[in-house]
This record gives sequence, C-alpha cells and structure tokens, in this order.
Amino acid sequence: MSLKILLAFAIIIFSSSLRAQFALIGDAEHMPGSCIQLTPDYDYREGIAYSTSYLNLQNYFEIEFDIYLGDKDVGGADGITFVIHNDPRGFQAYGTYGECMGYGRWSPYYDGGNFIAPSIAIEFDTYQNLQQNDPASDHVAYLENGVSLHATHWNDDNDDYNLEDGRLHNFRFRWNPNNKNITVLLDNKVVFEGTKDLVNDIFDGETKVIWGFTASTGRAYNLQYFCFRRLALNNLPAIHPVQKSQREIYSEAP
Ligand SMILES: [Ca+2]
Ligand SMILES: [Ca+2]
Repeated sequence: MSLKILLAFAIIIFSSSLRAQFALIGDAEHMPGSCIQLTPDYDYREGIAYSTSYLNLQNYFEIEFDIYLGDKDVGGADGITFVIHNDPRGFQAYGTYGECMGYGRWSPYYDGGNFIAPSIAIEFDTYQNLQQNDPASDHVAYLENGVSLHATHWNDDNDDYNLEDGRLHNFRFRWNPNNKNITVLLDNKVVFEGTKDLVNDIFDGETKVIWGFTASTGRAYNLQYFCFRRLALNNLPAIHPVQKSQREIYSEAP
C-alpha cells in the first residue's frame, strides 16, 4: 500500500502504552497485559475507565475491546457499559452502583443521585432488575443520558443467554457520521443498530466527547474487566455508508 493511500485512509491505530491512555475511577485497576479491571469479585463495587484521548464525532471510528463479565451466572452481577459522554464532570463523571452499572440512575423519573449525562451507552447487563425492564436473561441495550431503564434489548432471542461464562467477549462499536449510524457487535453478531444525530440530539452541538467503560456490582457480583484490541479513526471521504451486505459479511467474520 502506498504512502498516499495510507494517508488517504488516515487510519490511526493505538496499540501500545495502554497504561497511560486511561483515567481510572473507583475500583478500576490496571491488570497484566492490556486489560483494566472495572470491578473486583466483591459486592457493592464500582469502577470506571475513560480514555484520556477524546473522540471527535465528526469522524468515523470503530472501537474494539474484549470484555469479561465474570464466571458466576447465578449470583453474578451487574454488568459493564460502554459510554460516550460530555458530562460537565469530565473524567470524574460517574453514575450509580448496582443495577445502574456506574452509568445510570435508579429511576428516570427521579433526577437525584449520580448519573452520566449528556451521554449514550451500550449496557451488557448480567442481572435482572425489573425496575429497569430487564429480561431474565443477560442482554445488551442502548441507553441515553444516564437512564438505565430501557424499552428494548437484545439477548439473541435466547431466554438463557449468558455472558458470565468465564470467557472474553469481543465488542465493537462503530460510528458513521455520514449517515449517523451506530453499530454494535458482540462476538461478531450485530446486537444494536440505530440512527442518531449524536452531535445535535445528544451533545448540543459538541463534537469532542469522552469515552470509556463503567461497571458495578451490588449484592451480587463478578470480576469484570476489559482488554484493549483496536481503535481505528478514519477520515470521512474514505468511508462509504455501511451497506447491509457489508454488515452481514462483517458479522459473519470469524
Ligand atoms: Ca440489570
Ligand atoms: Ca448470566
């Protein structure tokens, strides 16, 4: 590939010195390798890790991590969220523990307590909380502005879907500023697709945002962590809107 093409694609991949790239809050801690613990295997914990580099929502990006949600299906909780925000507290922003996973708040009808906003998040939820409209199974859901309550979810149409299986699960988040498309893949399956004008409808015109992961436990608990895989930033002209056929190919990739 020529230098010109390389420049045209302008792909920047960060793959080293992860240690310097995340600001940690609460129970978050560096682990061996390129992994960061969000919660230890103890009750009532909360940990958050934010990349110290901002994202620019005018650019295409794809973020890839492996996430670990523990090994206790019974008695395990609560899950991890991937968050993008420009909360006024910046790198100190945090939400409520337990079912709110360090991101949200107990109820959307009560503005008190801690939650991260303005924001969007993808939750990987491993514990059923009826107050947040959770199904009995583990699930993925799209959240906004620190509200943990969600109307819909993805659980692979499997009432026994379980993420607390002692394995890493591959997670990818893709943003296309051209068509305002958000695509989330988990273990190579599309688990969320949506169209949202993030800059105008969520961030009030702001294009520079903070991103990272939050997690918490409550009475039930699990070790929860994430491991860096890839961050790809791409200038717009090189990218065409994602076509359905491309998505299918992508989601079927090994
Ligand atoms: Ca839950
Ligand atoms: Ca489970």
